[in-house]
Amino acid sequence: MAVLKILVAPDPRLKVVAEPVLQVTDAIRQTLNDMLDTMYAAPGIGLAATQVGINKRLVVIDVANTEAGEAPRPLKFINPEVVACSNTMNSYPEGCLSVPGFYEDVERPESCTVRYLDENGTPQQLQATGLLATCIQHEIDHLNGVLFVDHLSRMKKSMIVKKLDKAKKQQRLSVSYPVVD
Ligand code: QAP
Ligand code: CO
Repeated sequence: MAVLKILVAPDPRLKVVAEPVLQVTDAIRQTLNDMLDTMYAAPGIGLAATQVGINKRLVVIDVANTEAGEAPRPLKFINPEVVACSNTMNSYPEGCLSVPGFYEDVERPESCTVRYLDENGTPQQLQATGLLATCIQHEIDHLNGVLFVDHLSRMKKSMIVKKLDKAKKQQRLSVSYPVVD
């Protein structure tokens, strides 16, 4: 069990294209479990290795609505790839653990087919639709150094990134001067 530190935009490490996993080892399985711990602790519904500063093509997702009594459904993806998608598009208000506090509509294919390796290194294929399809496309974007704000207008994107940058700088100032009274 390990909760990792999540990178917040703007951060150059969020723009790096992640490397494919060549061999599914115990270390990879451990990283996937740590990513799930990190995602559940946040809490979030999806997390890519890029967001925790790991330059590998790994994604975890759980879109189960546990507040509505659904059992958790953790999904682990190694080297995920969209191999087909619908022409029909869907708009969903996306958020991101690396863009905390901001939600904006993003349009993406409503359904997609994803090929990936499971944690045993076995090739798998998944047909996803609705929130799961949106989430997996969002997470694969991270592995390619793309954030949901990159899908917005330049004005909306720059406003969000500037606010996050300002908040980071203010946070750095406040940690240098702890309040003692
Ligand atoms: C990606 O995002 C996603 O701003 C996963 O303050 C989101 O888990 C795909 C979160 C929506 C499809 C639809 C965001 C938590 C979590 C925040 C997340 C925040 C706290 C985001
Ligand atoms: Co994200």
